[in-house]
Amino acid sequence: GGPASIARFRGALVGAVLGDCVGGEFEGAEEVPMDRVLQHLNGLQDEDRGEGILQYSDDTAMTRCVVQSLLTRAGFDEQDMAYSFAKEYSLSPGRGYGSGVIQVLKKLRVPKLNDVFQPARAQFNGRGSFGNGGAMRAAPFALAFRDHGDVKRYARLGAMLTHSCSLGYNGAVLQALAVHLSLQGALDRPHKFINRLIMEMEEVESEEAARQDARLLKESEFPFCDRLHRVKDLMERNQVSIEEVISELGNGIAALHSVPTAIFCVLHCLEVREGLPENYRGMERTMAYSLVLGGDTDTIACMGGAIAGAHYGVDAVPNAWGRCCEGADDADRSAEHLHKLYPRLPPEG
Ligand code: F2R
Ligand code: MG
Ligand code: MG
Repeated sequence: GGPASIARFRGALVGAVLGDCVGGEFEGAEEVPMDRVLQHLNGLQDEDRGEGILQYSDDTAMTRCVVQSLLTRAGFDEQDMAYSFAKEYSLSPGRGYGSGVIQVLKKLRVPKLNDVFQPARAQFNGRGSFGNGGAMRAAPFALAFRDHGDVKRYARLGAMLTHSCSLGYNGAVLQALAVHLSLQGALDRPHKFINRLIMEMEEVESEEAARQDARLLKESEFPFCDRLHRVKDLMERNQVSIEEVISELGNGIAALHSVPTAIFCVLHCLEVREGLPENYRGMERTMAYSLVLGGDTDTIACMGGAIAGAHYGVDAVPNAWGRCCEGADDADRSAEHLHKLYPRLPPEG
């Protein structure tokens, strides 16, 4: 489909659920051999799989809250979104949430809390979380706002409900921007795509809070820009090993060690790659490659799945894979609702 087509919207949300569900199998694994990944993915084609459907985790649970809040409030409403996260957690606490964020979700359960950003600010002795929990649920912001300034603004605020460290919420900004650009067809020119992300993040990371957090955590001055430059260097190489990707970009639970990695997965898998099945198309390659990196596989595949889905569109998701994933149908319907809302918002200016 063309820029911001319904197929791209559906691809973004279904791709995110798919990544979360298929990636859950390997979350936390240090080494994931490709044959195990392929066995897992090929098993999804099996008509009479004994294992039933793959359950979604916190990544999708929180993304669903973001979508529902944006739709019912017709925009960003921090009180509503915060309460929705808290309610979802209290109804279904066993979805594999991060151990820190649970404290925030319990505090947010109080209806009409005066300052819904306060519990997040109290995390980790006032330093705030730098986990990827804000980024993993950021895709819907790109589907709800057309203007890239709004995408950045609301992805940041949505993440700050649980992640007050700039290395957490700026990961959400980067992820939402990547989905936004992909929706517009920007992945047709991969180098332009990565340069645009670097340019945007230079502005984002110039803020004083970001500079201060980077200093405090002994990161480079512009941590996300630095990682995106590494993505660019890796893109220019003919051969890149899994070990090099992990050592350059990371595969961990911190937003800094997973959002640029997810972006690299998508970029790397735009082309046929040695070691990935020849019959796999871009979407399937992105999924397989995200899993073989190990570490935070559900979240890296979820974020990569959203960016890739916005590029390839929903038709690139194998039907059998979608059928195996809890919440894929709901994501598809939600994407249609968000798409209906999208043209009514002011155009990019
Ligand atoms: N939590 C997991 N996976 C492991 C546990 C699953 C469990 N085995 C199960 O089966 O139930 N996955 C999910 O968590 C990630 C998103 O986490 P989020 O929302 O960012 O949580 P949190 O707690 O804020 O941060 C995660 C951890 O990062 C470290 N951390 C963050 N900020 C820190 C700081 N300022 N100082 C020190 N450490 C900090 C802590 O270890 C946090 O617990 C996704 O992967 C999702 O899938
Ligand atoms: Mg998870
Ligand atoms: Mg995870």
